[in-house]
Amino acid sequence: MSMAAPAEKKTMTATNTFSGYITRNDLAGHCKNPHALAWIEKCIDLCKPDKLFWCNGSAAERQSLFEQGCKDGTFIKLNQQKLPGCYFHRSNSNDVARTEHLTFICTPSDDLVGPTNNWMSDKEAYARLRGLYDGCMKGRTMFIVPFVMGPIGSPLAKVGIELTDSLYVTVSMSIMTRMGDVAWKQLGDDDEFTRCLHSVGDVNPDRRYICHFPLDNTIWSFGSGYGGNALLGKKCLALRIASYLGRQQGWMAEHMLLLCATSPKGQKTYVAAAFPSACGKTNFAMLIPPGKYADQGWKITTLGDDIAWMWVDKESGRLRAINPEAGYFGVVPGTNYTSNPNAMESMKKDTIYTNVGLVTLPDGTYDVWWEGKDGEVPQRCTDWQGREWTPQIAKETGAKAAHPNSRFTAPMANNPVLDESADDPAGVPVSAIIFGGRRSKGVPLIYQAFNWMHGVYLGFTLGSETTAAATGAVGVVRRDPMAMLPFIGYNIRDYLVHWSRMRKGMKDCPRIFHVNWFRKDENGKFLWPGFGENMRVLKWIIDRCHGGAYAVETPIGWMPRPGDIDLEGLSVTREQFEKMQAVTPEEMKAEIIGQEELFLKLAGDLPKEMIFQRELLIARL
Ligand code: SAT
Ligand code: MN
Repeated sequence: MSMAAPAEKKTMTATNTFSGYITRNDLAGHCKNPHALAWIEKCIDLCKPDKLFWCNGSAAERQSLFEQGCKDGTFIKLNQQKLPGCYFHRSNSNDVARTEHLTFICTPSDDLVGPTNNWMSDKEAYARLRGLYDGCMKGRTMFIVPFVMGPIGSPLAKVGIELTDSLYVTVSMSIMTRMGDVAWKQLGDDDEFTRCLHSVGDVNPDRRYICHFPLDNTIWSFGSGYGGNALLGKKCLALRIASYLGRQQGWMAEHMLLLCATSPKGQKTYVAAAFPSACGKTNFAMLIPPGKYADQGWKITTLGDDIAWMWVDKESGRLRAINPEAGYFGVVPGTNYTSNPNAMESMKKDTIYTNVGLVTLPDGTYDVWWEGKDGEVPQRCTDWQGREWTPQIAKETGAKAAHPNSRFTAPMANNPVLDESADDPAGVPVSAIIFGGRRSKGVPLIYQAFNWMHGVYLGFTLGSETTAAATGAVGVVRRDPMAMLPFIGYNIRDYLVHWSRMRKGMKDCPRIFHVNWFRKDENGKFLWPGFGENMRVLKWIIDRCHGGAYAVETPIGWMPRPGDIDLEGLSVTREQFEKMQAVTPEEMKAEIIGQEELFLKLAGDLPKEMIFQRELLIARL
């Protein structure tokens, strides 16, 4: 795929500026793309909505939808002096997170989806869901939501159309994607768009299905209104469907943040990083360089906090990336002016708060609160389930005001450190890829892979300890290849081969690193201060990319010596740093044995490169 030139092959269809309710008879007048029109008609016949709402993506439309949502109970308006343009939403209490066990890849044969996905035959899935969709929008409105993933005009940008009966989903899509008329322009007369059909149904977990049909570029989601299950542009399209398309078309869709580090001399280095959930991806994407670095003139700017689409630029032979999203869907609890000031700034206006605590102010208007917010703990509030919450109740019952997975939905334009290239169709050149997990023992703070293939192995064997945020045992290492385990939309074998093959087109490939901010000492205390201080590690990574930092060869990869990472101004001694970096033969052995389960799970679906890398590692030890 060649770069820069925006796709000019498309025929422009008429610009649509209409927003609002339309009749079935009006539909053809609005929808000029014959493929989209035919598909929308079919979905209307199936779902039988009472009304149709045509979205154009304007600010006025979003405002009118918020107002409508305040009337029908979808939203509660927050105090507009404190939080202009901000609204509160409470989901059904059975519908607060992605449901991986109800998420399916639907194809004719299960070999296409491999051992890491739930498979359903496409025929069966269509039949089962058709039964659920039949008449599901009677008495409801079907919102017609066209959207683009990626900067408009980018060769990688993809169009989707979501038909949904959820006003919350419609407004959220207008924040998270480039939604509205722009999508029709990007699509032209093409048939190439993702067909996204969504209904909240009766929000019954027994009738909840998140089905992907990669061969048909189609997503059918039923029974959930939650983010990753219902905002179909995000995990469903931009990761599962896109990873499949990327393999066909020679590019990659990855669960990665994207940031730019600008040196005091103005040199820009773009970094992509994959961390499993609860490892601080959003915090790292919005990192604030600590005192000394800020004084010297270092700047970190954000391109994305969750997803990166990457391709090899033919001319330069370099890997380039865009963030397909236009907003942040971030975890709220624990976010404050210490942990992530830029996220706090991002959610000050035009933001939806979902499932946080709701505080009634003396004048009768509302504010939001969550565990870990700056300032005073309120005397009382309404919790995410609408029940009374007080510090006393919390003490007695452990009840949380905000659900641990409560979220803010904010436009990326709100981010004070949004990178100037965030909207650039040409994307940015990636110099470093970082993999990282939460590991209390045995994994160093930082090391560099010997080469691309070794880096693929580090990504493949990525592991992270479970936290209280997820169900199940805490502190168990869960393997999460490339942090993509729930998001690879096809056979992981082919996914790993695709990673290897991507190297071929590159003249100069990104350096690959592994980080662990979470190593602990024998008393259970974190060894590394983390947050902004991660800048010191990032600086070494950047210097390595530009040939400017020293490293020693060790059995597991290239490592900085204590003097190679700037520790000045930290309470970390050189001796402690050495401890953070050291891996004993016993620890290495435990790690290799710990990877065994992954290898066994994928036995028969493993590319030989991964087996060789493992053998080489053992040989080096
Ligand atoms: O709901 S999302 O998938 O968008 C967020 C998450 O669970 O990681
Ligand atoms: Mn994510």
